[in-house]
Amino acid sequence: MEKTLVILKPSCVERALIGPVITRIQQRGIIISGMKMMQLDEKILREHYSHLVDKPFFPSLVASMMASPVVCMVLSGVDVVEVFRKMTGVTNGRKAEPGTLRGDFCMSGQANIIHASDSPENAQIEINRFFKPEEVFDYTPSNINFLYSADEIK
Ligand code: IDP
Ligand code: MG
Repeated sequence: MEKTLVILKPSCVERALIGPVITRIQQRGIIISGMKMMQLDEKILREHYSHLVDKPFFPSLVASMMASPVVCMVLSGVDVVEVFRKMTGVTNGRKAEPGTLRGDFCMSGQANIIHASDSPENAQIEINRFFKPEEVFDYTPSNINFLYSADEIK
């Protein structure tokens, strides 16, 4: 089953929004396959945000991502990368649609509570960056036949 890498950022952790975000993930029927708290450092953030290192806001982005521990998650589901990016909403929380996580829970373009992988290829790279293989659990939840029809997961 497809997997995506999600980070609940310091703006989520410090605002006590871990619970509400996880509730929305579970309400949607997305499977949590890995979850842990981490203190990120500059090295991993330079890799993770390598597409942004030349931006003027990069130092402030790195500082914001190190401001507290984060919660890293591996989520599983059919087409979960696309589904979860839609649930996340656009980058700037002020422009994110109501009903999305950013659109419901934040007002910032930087402190936007959540990271979500943007393609299946990047998801695999990002999962390997933040998780050891033994920290990702490929179990089948007992309610799987109520989450999907058989032909969707064959
Ligand atoms: P994404 O998180 O929606 O995929 P990216 O463009 O990959 O957006 O940017 C990564 C993160 O960098 C954003 O989530 C946000 O925290 C921060 N960021 C992006 N653009 C800006 C900006 O213009 N100002 C400040 N921070 C930004
Ligand atoms: Mg991105």
